[in-house]
Amino acid sequence: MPANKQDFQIRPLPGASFGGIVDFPRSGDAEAAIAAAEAAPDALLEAFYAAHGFLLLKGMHAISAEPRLLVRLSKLFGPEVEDYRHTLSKRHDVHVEVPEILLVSNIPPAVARVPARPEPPLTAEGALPVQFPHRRGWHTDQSFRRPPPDISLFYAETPAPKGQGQTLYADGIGAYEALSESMKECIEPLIGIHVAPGRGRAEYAVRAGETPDPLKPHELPQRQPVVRVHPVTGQRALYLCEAGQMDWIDGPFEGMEKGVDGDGARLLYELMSHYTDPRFTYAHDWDEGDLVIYDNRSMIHSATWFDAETHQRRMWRTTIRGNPGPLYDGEAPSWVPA
Ligand SMILES: O=C(O)CCC(=O)C(=O)O
Ligand SMILES: [Fe+2]
Repeated sequence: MPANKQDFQIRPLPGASFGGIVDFPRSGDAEAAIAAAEAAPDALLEAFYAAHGFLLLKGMHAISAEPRLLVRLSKLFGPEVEDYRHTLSKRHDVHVEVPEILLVSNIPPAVARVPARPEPPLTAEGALPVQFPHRRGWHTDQSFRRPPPDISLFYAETPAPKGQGQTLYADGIGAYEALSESMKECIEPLIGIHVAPGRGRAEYAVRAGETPDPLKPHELPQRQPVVRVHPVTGQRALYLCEAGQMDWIDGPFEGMEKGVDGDGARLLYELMSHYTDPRFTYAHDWDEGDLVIYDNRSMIHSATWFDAETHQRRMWRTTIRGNPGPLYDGEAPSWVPA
């Protein structure tokens, strides 16, 4: 087969203003799909960026028996696929054979981290809530690191039953473009302060009056631009998290009133509610074998509730880094202990 022959087709993601579905000629054959992607990587990346950094591949079940296929595909999206053995992840959250795979699972020994059900569970129209603050948990992966990562691949090895454990995605490029000119000007120079969850600096911890953990140098909050310029496309996108991954003691924004009830909080929540407007969001209801590829530089996502008492759910994630943009040129990884 000649190199660069594009054997796959891309169609728009139904029910979303962004995103694409990749159809391969031999549907259900993950090995053939990955070989087709490897034969025309530029076309795949072009489609990915044209879709604002979101692709869905269905029928990739063979990855479950051959997890290295996921790493093979991940390598098309950037040079460095994170090895979770070296980044302080808990052992039971890492795939035993393939350390580039993080397990997001409630299957023992993993400990379930299931988000609360939104209250009320449905919108007035009977739909799954997506918009902040009705829906919580929106974040972009590892924004508490500098340089932050580029892209994640998320694979449904054992999804929750349909209608539960969906993953929500929001398009930061579309949301940025729809802002008023005055808001764009206001946030252009703004810096957000991000921190890993569970350090006593998240909104709920601060509200509960928890004493924040003393932080080691590799755990310190990190500054990130609110408006991120994409290193590949040059497009601007909102780069924000909400309650769990911003620093609610020194932030959420540099140079604005701090804390959970300050001007910074009000601006963040106004932006987050806009970012997650249904116009810019997509809810993915997983089938086994689905694979989603999403760009953390221009998109946020959120896990949703499922009945973890009754059902098992195990998802596999790889994370790619190495092209955060010139802002981060020459920086040593902030999260690696000295
Ligand atoms: O479980 C999910 O649906 C999303 C989990 C998540 O945010 C992640 O793995 O980055
Ligand atoms: Fe995530």
